[in-house]
Amino acid sequence: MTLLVAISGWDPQPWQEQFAALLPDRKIVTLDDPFDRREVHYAVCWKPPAGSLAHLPNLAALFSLGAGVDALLADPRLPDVPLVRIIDANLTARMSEYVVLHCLAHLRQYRRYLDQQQKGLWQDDRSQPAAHEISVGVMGFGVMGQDAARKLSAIGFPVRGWSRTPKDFEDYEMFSGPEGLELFLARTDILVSLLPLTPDTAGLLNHSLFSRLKQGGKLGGPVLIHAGRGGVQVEADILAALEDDVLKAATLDVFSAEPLDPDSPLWKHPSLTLTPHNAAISTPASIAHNIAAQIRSFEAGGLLQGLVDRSVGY
Ligand code: NDP
Ligand code: OXD
Repeated sequence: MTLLVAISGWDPQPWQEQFAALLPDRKIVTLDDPFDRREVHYAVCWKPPAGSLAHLPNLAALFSLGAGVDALLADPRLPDVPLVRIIDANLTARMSEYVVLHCLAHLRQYRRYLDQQQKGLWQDDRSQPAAHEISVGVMGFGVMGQDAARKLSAIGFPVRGWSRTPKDFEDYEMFSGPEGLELFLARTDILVSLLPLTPDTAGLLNHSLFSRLKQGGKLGGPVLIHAGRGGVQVEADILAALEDDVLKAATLDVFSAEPLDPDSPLWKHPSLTLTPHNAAISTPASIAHNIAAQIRSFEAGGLLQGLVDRSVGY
């Protein structure tokens, strides 16, 4: 029985080593190794080349090494077997660190004081609002959105959430679907997007949406923090919204084309903070462990956790 490590853009070797240690009774191969396609029962994937997973006649399940499966679902030759996305405590905790860090950086005007330090300027206009005065709206209230919400709430931010299907939480005001979007936006000072890229979310973070965010809040304008997927945002609209004061500032971890073009105007914009798609990184140690346990449980008749619903794209 073979497990295929089908990865591009990351080094497959640490993954191959981890799976070999955790599943010593299987053959673990990468796309570069010679292997018998009929022997492959499982594939673990991150952006595999299109078509590379076709013709695996005995494939039982596919595991994504990331939480987002948009790149996999874009392959028209993806085999029609159960597709499992990763749900991992470490990955989730790393995303919450990122969200909390950047909400606090905007709240406490981190870039302004860094700039003042570089200029040797001692200047304080007493304009620091407190967390309880700034409402954070989390778009995408799934595994990561809910964990980030808990941690933001603990700091004192009032948190609101927006999801596709209706949800009820005692601690957060919740909104769902297109019908819930207007009120959600109108009550949001800091918009955090942790949405997956699907046909419904592509291009959603655009100028029209930004213009419906709460105006006149204590940050001096709405702020965007986006760590979902680049295809959800319209980058020209982010720049335009910053230029005409529809947005005050933004933090972006994901981009429509990655790596970001060295000539992109996003790099040098003074109101933008950019990171290289590393808000939460999949590490072989914890994720391979998680997938190996799922394979063992599946083979013992258990249910797979984190099954993707292909009809909605996540
Ligand atoms: P989940 O599937 O647990 O959550 C997705 C959330 O988005 C759900 O609340 C879902 O609603 C909501 N959603 C989906 N479509 C819509 C829609 N059309 N309208 C409103 N809400 C919608 O995913 P995770 O929280 O685990 O991960 C979220 C995303 O984060 C991943 O898909 C990936 O793209 C990104 N990511 C980025 C990383 C990075 O380093 N930048 C690292 C890891 C993940 P509902 O609850 O109703 O289903
Ligand atoms: C993911 C990612 O989807 O790292 O897990 O972007």
